[in-house]
This record gives sequence, C-alpha cells and structure tokens, in this order.
Amino acid sequence: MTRFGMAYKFALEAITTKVNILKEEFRLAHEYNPIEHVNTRIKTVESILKKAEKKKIPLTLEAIKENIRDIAGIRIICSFVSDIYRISEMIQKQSDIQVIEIKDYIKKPKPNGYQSLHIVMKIPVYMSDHKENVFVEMQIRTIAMDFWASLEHKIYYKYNRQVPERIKAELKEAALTARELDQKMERINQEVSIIKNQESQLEHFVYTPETIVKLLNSKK
Ligand code: 0O2
Repeated sequence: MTRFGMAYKFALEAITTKVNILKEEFRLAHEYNPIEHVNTRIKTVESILKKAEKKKIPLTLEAIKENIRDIAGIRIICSFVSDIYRISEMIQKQSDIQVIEIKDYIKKPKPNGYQSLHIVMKIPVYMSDHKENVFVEMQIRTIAMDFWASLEHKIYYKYNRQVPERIKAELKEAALTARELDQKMERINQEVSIIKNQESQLEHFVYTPETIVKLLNSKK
C-alpha cells in the first residue's frame, strides 16, 4: 500500500519538475510566463473506492492502478487559451512521457459547460529495484475556466449532486460568458503583441528622408 501511494507521489514530483522547467525556460527565453499557477493532488482512498465502485472495477491494487487513471492529478492554470495548447504540445514532445488519451473539453465542452484540456499520460518512476510507468492526469485550463469549475464543483456538492434545473441553466450560461471572456482576452493579448513587435522594430529603424516621406504619405 505504501509503495502504491509512493509511486503516485514520485510521479507528481517528476511532472511538477518538468512543468517548472518549462515555466522557467519560457520566462527566460521569451520574457513571458504562460503559467499562472500549478496544483497537484493525490486522490483520497475514499474517492478511489467510490470511483472503483461506480465503474465496477475489482478492488485489487492491480485493477485500480490500471483503470483509475486520475489518482495522481496535476492542474495547470494559464492566462490564455493559446497558452493551453502551447503547454500541451511542449509536454507531449517529451520523449519519456507516454500520452495515453487527450480529452479536449475546450473544443468540445461537456454538456454542463465544463471546459478544460485533459491529458492522460504515463510517466516513468525509477524505484530502487524497478521502473514503474505511472498514470497521471493533467488538466490545463484558463483562470476563467478554473473559476467556473471550482464554483460548479462546490454547487454540485452543496446540492448533493441534485442541482436544480434553473441553477444548471445559469451555470451553463456562466460557462459561455467565461468562454467569451477568454476569447476577448486572447484578442486583446494578440493586439498588444502586435503593437509591442512594431515598437521594437521601430526602435531599430533608421529614418531616411525617403522613408519619412513614405510614412507622411501613408498617413494622408
Ligand atoms: P476530483 O475531485 O477532481 O478528483 P474517466 O476518469 O475517464 O474514467 P471521468 O472521471 O469522467 O472519467 O474523466 P474526466 O472527464 O477526464 O474528468 C475527470 C476530472 O475532470 C474530474 O475528477 C474533475 O476534476 C474534472 N471534471 C470533469 N468534469 C467536470 C465537471 O463537469 N465539473 C467540474 N467542476 N469538474 C469536472 P473527479 O474525480 O470527478 O474529481
């Protein structure tokens, strides 16, 4: 049992190191940080047993290990939707990570409005006498998606999973608002990047009399 839990703890430490390297390298190379924050969690025994029961998985360590793939979870919160896909690509390119499944609830949100990109992967953990490939579920989402998901999660448990239809409809509407906010923020960010690029190009620009005349003409 201790070994069972240890493998997930080490797998989360390994993937957290990978994400922190990406974050740091990105900040140094591009003067930009696509990751707002990172959380990890290991599912509680109670929650594992509940899921096993729901999915009719035999209560053996082997069956649980093989069939419950989100015992170790890492959640990455990004500023923009484009950052989510950027991080996802960078993770998928790492040769020791074996991508098992990608669930894109951003391109295709869940019927209740839930959005996030889920990557189920296996990562190697080296123990003293053997190597184990451990399942980790990575969820990548924006701040707006995360805000919605945490509120929805609280409401779901407050109503003991029997959420009234009116509140379900309002939550769905809120998910659409979050989506629109993400799209607007993405557009603003793109515009700012274009302006920043133009400014840095202008800093290195030498004005000749011909270019000044051209610029003046273009403003007419
Ligand atoms: P917790 O508390 O985060 O551990 P599968 O694992 O593929 O057999 P499942 O569980 O439907 O089937 O997988 P999926 O769709 O990848 O979702 C797994 C996790 O995503 C959930 O874990 C949540 O963290 C999150 N999630 C999925 N759908 C919703 C949703 O509608 N609302 C919110 N708030 N979160 C969602 P757990 O185990 O449910 O919970």
